Amino acid sequence: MTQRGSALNFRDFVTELLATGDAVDIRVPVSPTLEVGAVTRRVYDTRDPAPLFGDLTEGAPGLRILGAPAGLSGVPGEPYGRLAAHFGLPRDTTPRDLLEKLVSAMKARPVPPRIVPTGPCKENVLTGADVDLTRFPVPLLHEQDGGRYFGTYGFHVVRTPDGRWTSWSVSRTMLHGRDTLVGPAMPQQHLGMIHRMWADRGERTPWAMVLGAPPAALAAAGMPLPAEVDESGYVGALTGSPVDVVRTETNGLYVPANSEIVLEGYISPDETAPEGPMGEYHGYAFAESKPQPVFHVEAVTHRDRAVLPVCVAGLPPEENHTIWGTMISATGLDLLRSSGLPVSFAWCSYEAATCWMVVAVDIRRLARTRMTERELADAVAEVLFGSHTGWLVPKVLLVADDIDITDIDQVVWAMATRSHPVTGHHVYPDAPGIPMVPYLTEEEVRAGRGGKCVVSCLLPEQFDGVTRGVTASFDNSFPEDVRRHVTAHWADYGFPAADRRGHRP
Ligand SMILES: Cc1cc2nc3c(=O)[nH]c(=O)nc-3n(C[C@H](O)[C@H](O)[C@H](O)COP(=O)(O)O)c2cc1C
Ligand SMILES: [Mn+2]
Repeated sequence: MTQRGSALNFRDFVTELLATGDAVDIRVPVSPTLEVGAVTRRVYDTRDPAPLFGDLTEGAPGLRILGAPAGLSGVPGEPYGRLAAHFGLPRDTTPRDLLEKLVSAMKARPVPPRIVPTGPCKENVLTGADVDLTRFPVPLLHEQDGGRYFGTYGFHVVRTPDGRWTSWSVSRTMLHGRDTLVGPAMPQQHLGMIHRMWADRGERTPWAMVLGAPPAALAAAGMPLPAEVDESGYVGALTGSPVDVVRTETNGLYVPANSEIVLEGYISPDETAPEGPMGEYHGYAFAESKPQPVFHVEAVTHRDRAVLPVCVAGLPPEENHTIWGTMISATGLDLLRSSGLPVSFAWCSYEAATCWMVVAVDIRRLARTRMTERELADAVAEVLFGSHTGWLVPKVLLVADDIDITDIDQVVWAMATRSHPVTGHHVYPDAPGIPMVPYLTEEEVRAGRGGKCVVSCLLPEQFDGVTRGVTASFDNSFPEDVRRHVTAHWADYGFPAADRRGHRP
């Protein structure tokens, strides 16, 4: 029996979004050449419902695209609703509750996937000469892109040669030929690590790519869990039930049975082709393409009327910020808390394009440690920058936990008023980091190090556990009875009832 619900079944996820008014069923013909990308990009900005393109002007009839699968939602009170639906959580879930749920599943015993004989992804099976990726409405997402992108919201499945570790990971793939894709497999990422193991033996890497995967599995595949951890077991722990998987047609890997589209084949041990450029998570598109590994597709299986999910990367908020950023926040929070440092929360502000993580410090616990600012910054840098998670994040902001770090307005205010321009910036030129960060010098990119810092937004007295100034605000500057009176009489004063700041998550 097919697993149901928005966390483990992409089709149910789409149906649920449509039912809650957080997706629109677009019936007019739309072109996958730039129009899908333009509509989706605008939806991120306007917080309109996710576009489900049902009539595409290219590709075989019946195939569909869902744009902005984890864009922020404009449904009142539910800005994170589309994200929460990935985990089967209520649409009004807050970032705090979501992160606590993600962290507790990291502590739980993994629940391995369950092998089932067949599933929806096998409704159509194409092998040999029938494999033709151009049958799909593969979109050209931005004018500057070097090609059409098939995989912007799908994950790779690879297994180590000894069979002990299966990795699910999100990484983009560009259409290269009728049955080939090309895309990055960075050596620090698990896809690249496992690909190297096979290539070192002179063998092809058995590979599959899953699109329209169970949303919780996609999110876990975009999460920097440590090496040798199977993302599938984490999804089982997170959702409370094992993920149903089926054997591929050709290469002995297992893929979620509830997937819209599965591509299977191998990664060539040495063949590369130019890939990119593409608009990227930091918000820029650069002009160059780069040689990247070639993925050969030997079989395609898909659901009837398959839906290809699409992320149109660029300025926040898109899925690199809402999904990747949130999953990085969860692993970062767990690392910092587990290290014993006085950390109460961690959050990659979506607005910062996954280039910074804000860390909330419990100043009373901080005072008990007797740490100096330098010692705290060094300790945070050591815990984070040496980790798989911290490799991804170049900047860390330390903020006292009177600040709600999920509110960017409060973070900006803290940074401006509390960070000392001379002594507050602690730099780590030797720390390894993702080379895609736009401000890195060519030398830093080559070395794979540098451009990393911890910025302290902690006031001097906060190291003694106190804050001298009282925040002058509605919440802090008036007695409770006055606040209650003013709130209760709001409409009587002639103000509209709705909270005008309600538009901002
Ligand atoms: C929408 C989206 C797109 C992503 N694109 C890429 C990409 O193209 N290359 C990459 O290395 N990581 C990309 N990531 C981030 C990785 O999925 C993430 O770092 C993950 O931890 C990698 O898996 P691993 O930890 O098993 O290596 C993307 C994440 C998301 C959510
Ligand atoms: Mn992994």
